[in-house]
Amino acid sequence: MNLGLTSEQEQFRELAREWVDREVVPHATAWDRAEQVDTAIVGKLAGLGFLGLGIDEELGGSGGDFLTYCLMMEELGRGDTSVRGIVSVSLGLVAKSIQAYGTDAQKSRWLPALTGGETLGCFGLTEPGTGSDASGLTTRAVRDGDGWVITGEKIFITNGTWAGVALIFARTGGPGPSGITAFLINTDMPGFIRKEVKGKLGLRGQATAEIRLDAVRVGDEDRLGPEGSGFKIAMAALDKGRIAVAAGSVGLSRGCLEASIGYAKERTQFGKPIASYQLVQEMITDIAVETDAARLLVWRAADLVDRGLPFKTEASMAKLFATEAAVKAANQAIQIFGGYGYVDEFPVGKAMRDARVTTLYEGTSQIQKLLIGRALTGISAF
Ligand code: COS
Repeated sequence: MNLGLTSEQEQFRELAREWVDREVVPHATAWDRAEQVDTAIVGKLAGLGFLGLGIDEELGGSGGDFLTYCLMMEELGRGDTSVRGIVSVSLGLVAKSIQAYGTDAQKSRWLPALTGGETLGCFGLTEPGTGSDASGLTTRAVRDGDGWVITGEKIFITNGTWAGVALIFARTGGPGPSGITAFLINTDMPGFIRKEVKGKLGLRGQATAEIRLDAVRVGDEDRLGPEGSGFKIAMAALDKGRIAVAAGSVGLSRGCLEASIGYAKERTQFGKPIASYQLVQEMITDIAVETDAARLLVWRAADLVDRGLPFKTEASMAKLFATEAAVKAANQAIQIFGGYGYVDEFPVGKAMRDARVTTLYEGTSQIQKLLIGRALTGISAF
């Protein structure tokens, strides 16, 4: 594994860092309080090519390897987990699945709009009754003439109320993973009903929705991939998605580290900056070491992706470690900030609330442990 970045990757990282400092960081608290990021951010992200990273240029994308995508995720994650999530779902889970499995017609219908920021995508896997047990989903797609009629419910869907296209997983066959098929649904279709989930602990800037599909009619040309291949499409998207969540969590931890160092050097107690106390330095050091360790796990997984080698277990390791580290980092940052960490004038309280979801979505920490355990022992424990 080559630990160095190319000069293009360095330049990209610098560009992303400056942009996030200018366009995201100054607004993150206000967006959190308003429970909505300014939707103008979507056009700005597209203008920089951030919604097309990894998508072929002829389809409106900006190319680039997976490590570069992870650098973007880290920088966006440092700025605001809600903004990072908008990109990782629309681009990472939806646009990239269309690029990988779509017909030419599906690619030309959706990819330029997604990469150009004219619309967003959402990923409809989770249902009220099935989270970790994703292959038990009950949304049904029934053949009707030359198309399909889809009925069911989805929940906790990032971008759900903003998306123009929904990648929906529905049961077309018998029970279990082989009975699931993926569909690309225009969210303007009659029967596609969505409602924003309010009152979230964190991720407040992001539009998270519950979706009801009330006999939504789609054509067979809206099916993504062969019948029965939906579960594999979902899992393959999540394999890479988990690396992206890990990279975003590294950014969140780094934000906590930078804020903690700055605050500890300014804040005086007992006549000295609190940074001069050993117990405070210990907390700062713990955050720094875990942030760097998490980044190395992310880069290892990304490097495997870029070299076309198997990477699923390494993706789970990166996701498990980086997200748990982000929760710890935010918690320690609050400890360093003391009472000021508990109010939202300072960024670390929000970091704690935002970090908390990362060990839940795109596969809980427990699911990652079971996947790693299965890969190591050859025995499935779920
Ligand atoms: N890539 C491609 N195919 C995959 C795959 C992957 N990463 N993981 C599994 N598959 C395939 C398997 O090869 C198997 O196919 P065959 O029967 O042809 O061999 C099929 O899918 C079923 O696999 P498996 O037996 O592992 O499925 P399970 O139902 O046991 O589920 C877990 C596995 C629990 C790991 C899966 O449901 C999961 O990841 N759950 C978490 C869901 C999640 O992350 N939700 C978040 C949603 S987005 S916020």
